[in-house]
Amino acid sequence: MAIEVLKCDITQLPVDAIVNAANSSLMGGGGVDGAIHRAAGPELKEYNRKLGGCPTGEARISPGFRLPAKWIIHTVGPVWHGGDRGEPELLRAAYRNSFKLARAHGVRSIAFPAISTGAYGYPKAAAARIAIDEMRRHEADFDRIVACVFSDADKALYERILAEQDAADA
Ligand code: AR6
Repeated sequence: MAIEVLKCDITQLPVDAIVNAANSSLMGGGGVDGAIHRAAGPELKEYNRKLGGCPTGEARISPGFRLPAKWIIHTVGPVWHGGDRGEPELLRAAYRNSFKLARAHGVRSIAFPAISTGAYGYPKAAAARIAIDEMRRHEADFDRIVACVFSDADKALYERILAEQDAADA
């Protein structure tokens, strides 16, 4: 299986689970989180209220409600403070805990946005390396892993890093 890089709105993807780059409240926000809450409908906020929040690096799951996706995995990436406050480990944990929850719910296809690289300010290339590395580590457990990007620049970045890793592995 190959990791797919798709430039699209993650809310439209017909996969078993999409991952949301949420904040610790799980009550919605801007960016991809706002788009997911709008597309899933108000039932999502009602449901998430009962989840009681999510610490940075962890993940929680909800139904997809009005989305094509069956599940939404809400994870909280780190806010970038310069890199010496555990940001790389926390970003890695966000991906890893999302994969773990996906497996526990029988998810075979999953799509991730570029967690932490918008409002939370994580440098894009460093974040993409961690994202792709974690996707590679979980490739064998899924039928489909989508890296859902939102700009041509991010698409080119992900494709470059995938190609670099392929070259390093060869
Ligand atoms: N589909 C796919 N990717 C998207 C979409 C979309 N519909 N919309 C935005 N992106 P961000 P963060 C990309 O800021 O940095 C929220 O307010 C976007 O271009 O959504 O983890 C939360 O509530 C960027 O590449 O998430 C938190 O408070 C990526 O998604 C905070 O922002 C992540 O950008 C989380 O910040």
